[in-house]
Amino acid sequence: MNLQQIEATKVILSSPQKIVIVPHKNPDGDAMGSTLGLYHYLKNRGQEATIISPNDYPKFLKWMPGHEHVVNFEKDTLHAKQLISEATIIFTLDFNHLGRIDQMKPFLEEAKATFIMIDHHQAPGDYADLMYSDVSMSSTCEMVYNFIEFLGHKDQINSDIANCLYTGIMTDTGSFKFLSTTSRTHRIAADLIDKGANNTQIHNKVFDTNTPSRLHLLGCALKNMVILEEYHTAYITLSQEELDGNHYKKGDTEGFVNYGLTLDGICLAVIFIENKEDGIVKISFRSEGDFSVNEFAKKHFQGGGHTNAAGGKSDVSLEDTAAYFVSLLDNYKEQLKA
Ligand SMILES: [Mn+2]
Repeated sequence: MNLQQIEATKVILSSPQKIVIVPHKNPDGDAMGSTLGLYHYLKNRGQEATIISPNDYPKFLKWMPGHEHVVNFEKDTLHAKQLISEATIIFTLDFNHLGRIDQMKPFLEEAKATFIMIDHHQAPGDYADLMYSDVSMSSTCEMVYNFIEFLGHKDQINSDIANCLYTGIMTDTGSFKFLSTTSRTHRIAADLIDKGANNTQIHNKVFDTNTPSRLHLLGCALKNMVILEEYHTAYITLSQEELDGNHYKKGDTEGFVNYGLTLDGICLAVIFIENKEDGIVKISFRSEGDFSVNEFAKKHFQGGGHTNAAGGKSDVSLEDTAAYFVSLLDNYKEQLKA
C-alpha cells in the first residue's frame, strides 16, 4: 500500500462506517484469521463491522475469537444481502477476483461501498478502490498486521487479534516452512505471541482435532497415491464413493495433498477429489522449488493461486482427469526436477 492509499484509508476510517468484511468461498485458516483479526481491530476502533462468509468453514477453525458472529451467506442470505447493500466499506480479504466468492459476486458488484482489498495472490482484479496487494507476503494475516501498523495502531493489537492473525500465518506458511516465510514473518509471529497469541494451543486446535473417519480417509488417500518417479510427481485420487464410505465432512481432506511432497525426490504433489454434486473434480497442487503450479493450474485446470500452492478443477471424470494430468507431464519434464 502506498502512502497515498494509507492516508486515504486513514481518512475513511476516521469517521463511523458500516463495514462488511468478506473472505473467499471455502475459507481456510488465513481467510478466517485475517477477516476475524481485522474485525476485532475495527470493532475496537468503534466501527460497525460484520464478516460475511460465502459459505461455511471447517470445524477446526470454529474456536477463533469472534467466529460466532460470522454471517454465513448461504444460510442467512437475506440478512447478508441487506448488510452488503447498506455497507459503506467492503473489505475483501485473501482473494482478488469476485469470482472467488461465487454466489455473492452479483451483490458485491451492485454494492455502493468503497472496496478495500488486502490479498497476496497473483494478478489482482481491478474492482477495489484501495488495494493492498503483495504476492511476496506469506499470508493475508501478515498483511493485516502490516495494515494495522500502517494505520499507526500496532499497539492496539490485543490477544483476540493476535490469536486470529497467528492462526492464518501458521496455516498459510505450512507451520512456517514454505518459501514465503521470511524473518519478518517470524518477527511478526513473535510479536503476536507477545501480544497474547497462544501458539501451542492454536497448533493443537488446528492440527490435533482429527476424527477417526478423517484418519481412515487419509489412509485411503495414501493408499491411492501414485508415484511417478520420472516426473518427480506424486498424485492422489479420492472418488465420491471413497469419501462417502469414510463419512467425509467438509475440511476432512485439508492438507492431504502435502503428503506427496514429504517423499524424497518429489517436487510436484497433486490431489484429485471427485465432487458428484457439483459435477466436477476438485484439484489441489503443491510444488517445491521453481515449478509454478499457479501457471500450470491456470493453463490446464481452470485455476491458479501461488507459485507453490494452487487449485483448479476439471469437468471430466476422475479417471479422465488423472489421465489427462499424467499426459501433460512430459512437456514439463525439464522443469520437474527435484
Ligand atoms: Mn492466504
